[in-house]
Amino acid sequence: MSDQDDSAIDDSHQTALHEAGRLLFSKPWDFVLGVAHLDQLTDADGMEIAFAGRSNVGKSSLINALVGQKALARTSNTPGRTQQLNVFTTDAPLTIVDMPGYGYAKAPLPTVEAWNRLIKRYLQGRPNLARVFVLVDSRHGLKDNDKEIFDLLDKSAVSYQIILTKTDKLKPGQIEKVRDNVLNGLLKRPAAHPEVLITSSVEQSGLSQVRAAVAELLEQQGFIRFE
Ligand SMILES: Nc1nc2c(ncn2[C@@H]2O[C@H](COP(=O)(O)OP(=O)(O)O)[C@@H](O)[C@H]2O)c(=O)[nH]1
Ligand SMILES: [Mg+2]
Repeated sequence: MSDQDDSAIDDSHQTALHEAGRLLFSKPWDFVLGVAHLDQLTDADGMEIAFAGRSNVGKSSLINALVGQKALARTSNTPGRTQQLNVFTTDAPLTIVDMPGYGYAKAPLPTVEAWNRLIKRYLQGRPNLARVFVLVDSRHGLKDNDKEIFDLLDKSAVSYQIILTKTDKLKPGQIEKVRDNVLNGLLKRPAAHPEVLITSSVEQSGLSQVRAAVAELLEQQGFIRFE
């Protein structure tokens, strides 16, 4: 087969993934429950993905932008308010979990400890968890508590991928620098997916790439197939 044929197949596969991702996220998504204790969480039907990140990183905004629903995940200007795992489903073999934000400076120690316990147990006990998307504010880059969650994910052998948020706040040229810095920080991390996604919920950019990444995971897990 010629190189040209190969790249035509790659292109049509990419197009199929983007279309599958678009359809998946345009379904009516519902909030099912919020749990503060893991035993309240039932086993996921199909595949599960989770979104994690420091509080105020833009997690709720991104989830809302991905599904095109303004208030699915509550956005809030008050950091540290979401202290539970919030679970979203639709009529597809995919569950989305919004993890509680970390690194809120004013959070009391018992809250931080409860968070750590919940997250550790969640990450170690979810066989259907295909990937954790860790959101990083493109203006701030990687922080120590991002690295702590990477350590935990590496130790738990849970695949994770970085999504840069709020890139509308950066000047042209800065985004690539931040992305390369982040990629450098991931080099020796076995569970890190070596591709960084670049998004802005305000500009609605990069959303299609995130949706396609999720569709690709569903394909890898055998939940969707392309002819
Ligand atoms: N400029 C900009 N601001 C954003 C973006 N996404 C979220 N924000 C703002 O960042 C703040 C925190 O967002 P939120 O989604 O609640 O963050 P969460 O705590 O991670 O869920 C809010 O004031 C949002 O309006 C973005 O893409 N661009
Ligand atoms: Mg939130």
